Amino acid sequence: MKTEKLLLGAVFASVLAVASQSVFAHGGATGVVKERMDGMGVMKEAMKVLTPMMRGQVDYDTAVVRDRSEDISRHAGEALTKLFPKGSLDAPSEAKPEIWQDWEAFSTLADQLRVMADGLAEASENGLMMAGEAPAVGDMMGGQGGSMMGGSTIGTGVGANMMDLSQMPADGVFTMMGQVCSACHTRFRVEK
Ligand code: HEC
Ligand SMILES: [Cu+2]
Repeated sequence: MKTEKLLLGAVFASVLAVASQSVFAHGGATGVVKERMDGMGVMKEAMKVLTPMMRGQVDYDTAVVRDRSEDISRHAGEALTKLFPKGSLDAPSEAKPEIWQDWEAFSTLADQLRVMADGLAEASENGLMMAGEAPAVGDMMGGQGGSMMGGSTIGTGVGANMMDLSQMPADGVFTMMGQVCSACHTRFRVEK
């Protein structure tokens, strides 16, 4: 049928359009620059899914929160820093040379992001702090109710006042995680 052919053509054209769009979005990045842009893109996608959930604009889903946090974790820490070999600033990279002048700070932020993402995966079952009702019954596996804030242990732990992220409301951990993204971009990415 003629209409089917037309339809197929339209689908094919839009597939091409999407493909060329994403090439264009990276301005022809190649190699390690493209690799890290892709990794950042995965994290951006995760944030796009998580943000409305953390604001209570869409239904909270523990499994989605856990999966997307794991996506971020997989692209953080050493997985992130290894995609920034010294001096890799080929166009159209927006990375700043300061990365290698202050590698310590850069890699600390990358590690912090991983800690936050892992923490969010663990905190996914806690739901939102401001939720009008408790997390869905199915999310409270084994009926482990009780306080979300882990009592008075915050800030009193041995060592460097480590917060127990797994005991915090998910949106609290999410906010802190987002701050790590911003902190690193402010310092180490060229502003457009
Ligand atoms: C340790 C530092 C660091 C952290 C943490 C970090 N980023 Fe980035 N990000 C960068 C740098 C540097 C660039 C620029 C890379 C380039 O253009 O070569 C970048 C670029 C990006 C881009 C643009 C990618 C493109 O296609 O040009 C997005 C989107 C992004 N980051 C999202 C995120 C999100 C979301 C998070 C947190 C979940 C995050 N980033 C955490 C350093 C970081
Ligand atoms: Cu890009």
